[in-house]
Amino acid sequence: MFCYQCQETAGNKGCTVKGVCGKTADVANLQDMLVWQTKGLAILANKLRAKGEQISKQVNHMVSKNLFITITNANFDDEAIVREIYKTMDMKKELLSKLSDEEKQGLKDVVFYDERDAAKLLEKATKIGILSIADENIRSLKELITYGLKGMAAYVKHANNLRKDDEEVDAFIQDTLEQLLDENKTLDELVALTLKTGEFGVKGMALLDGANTSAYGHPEITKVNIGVGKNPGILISGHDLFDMKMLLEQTQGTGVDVYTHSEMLPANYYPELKKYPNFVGNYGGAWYAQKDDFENFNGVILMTTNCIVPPKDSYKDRMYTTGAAGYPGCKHIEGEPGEHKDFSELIEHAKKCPAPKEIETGYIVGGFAHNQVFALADKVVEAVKTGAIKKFVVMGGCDGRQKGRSYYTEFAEALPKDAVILTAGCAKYRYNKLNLGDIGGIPRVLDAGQCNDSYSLAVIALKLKEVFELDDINKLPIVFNIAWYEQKAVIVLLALLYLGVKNIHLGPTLPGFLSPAVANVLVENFGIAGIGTVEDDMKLFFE
Ligand code: FSO
Ligand code: SF4
Repeated sequence: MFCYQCQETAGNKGCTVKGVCGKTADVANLQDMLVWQTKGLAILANKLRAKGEQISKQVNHMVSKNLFITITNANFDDEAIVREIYKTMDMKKELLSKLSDEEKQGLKDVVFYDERDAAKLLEKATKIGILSIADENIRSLKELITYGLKGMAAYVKHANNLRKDDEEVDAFIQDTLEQLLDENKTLDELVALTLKTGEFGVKGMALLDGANTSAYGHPEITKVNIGVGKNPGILISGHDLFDMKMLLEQTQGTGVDVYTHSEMLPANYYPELKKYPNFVGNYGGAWYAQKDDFENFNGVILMTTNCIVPPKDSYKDRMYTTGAAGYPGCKHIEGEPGEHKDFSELIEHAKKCPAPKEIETGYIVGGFAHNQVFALADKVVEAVKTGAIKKFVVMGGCDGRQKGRSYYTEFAEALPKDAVILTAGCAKYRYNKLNLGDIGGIPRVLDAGQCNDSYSLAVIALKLKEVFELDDINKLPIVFNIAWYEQKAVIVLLALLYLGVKNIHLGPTLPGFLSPAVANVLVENFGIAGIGTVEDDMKLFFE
């Protein structure tokens, strides 16, 4: 195996024996195979599109789901991944049958590859992975684009679950997957494709924003309880609001409460979700804290997406997965995009569990997505004009296990009192319980929501640019100090680059998949930089 797609990759170079995330070599290789087969499917879909044929939603959804499955910490289940590979091979056959023999001429091997023997499949999987691209700079850019596509696909899939599709985005993903197989691509072409990926990242996030808000209303300022009730509960994690809604509906009147964990926290901000009386609040911290949080929770856990940490035996039998998520030995709740899912087994299971152990009390405040911030726009603009707010600091992105991430807590604490943090994603768990206060009623931590709600932060920045009549987003009093972990953060980064944001600081380490030359391109053209010490960075940003 070779995998360097996330921030915790071994030695910041690559996992080669087993993933730091817990992924086995077989799972890593099968994920490479799934991506490769998805490229084969994409080639066929592109060919049919070019002939003017409509590509079915089933194909588009399969491409997104396959990519999503390969995101860090989403799916550790080798058998489930093999099933998806076979489904993809079946789908390729179906599309191939629509082409004449002449049209099949010259198509790449990946289109025809079909192997149902598991051992042979695994053997082949070791040959088509990342290291099969010899040139380290080409490999670096192709992987940067691949990770952007994976992040985009995850967001698109959530939108698909809410019955929202954007054929243009699906076509882009599939066309780009095919381009990634092109051995003649130059570095310049790949840099251009990277920015194009960012452009479609914005579209993908906008699609999900529209899907979430049209289904559940606009996030609004909300005080989220972080204590516990007396009933047994289900703890739901991940990003899928459609799963959340179904779970809330099905738990009504059952005596089972619902709590969010990690990236599901922003579900508390949506009017159509927070209205349920048994939706108690949020339990625990960021994804990597799940070993303690899930044990303490006592009840049933539902993982709707990443980030899964290999579960302890003490709660493994209470952990369920659904959608793109999977873990061997954990029950998987089936359901195609937009389909009703039956959570009755979880509810019955939860009824037999003790209530959650109280690990903290109080509340956290969030719900500052674009609509809510626009409602406060006069106040915010006034605060900027009077100098009460001198700077916005975008500290969105991810949290993670690395010790060095304490930097973000210390950085938030050290910020001048006239600075406001804009955030989205699970990075906020490093400072969202610090009580950083407010500026004239505007909280100093404005949480827009999940990592995909970074879209909101971009919309807010563009609005401020308009209000202050600036010709360049970089003239705003905003600095970007972003933390990353997995591939959704990659598409957020590419989206910001596409929007013209310069001088983004990225930590706790720069991606291991950036070759020195590619890192240099990002430094020279976009001013991308790493992080320093809190003291040095305070001087850099505020003096
Ligand atoms: Fe991932 Fe980052 Fe959204 Fe977190 S991008 S790690 S769980 O912020 O959230 O999926
Ligand atoms: Fe390693 Fe990250 Fe890949 Fe897991 S996802 S194998 S930790 S690089």
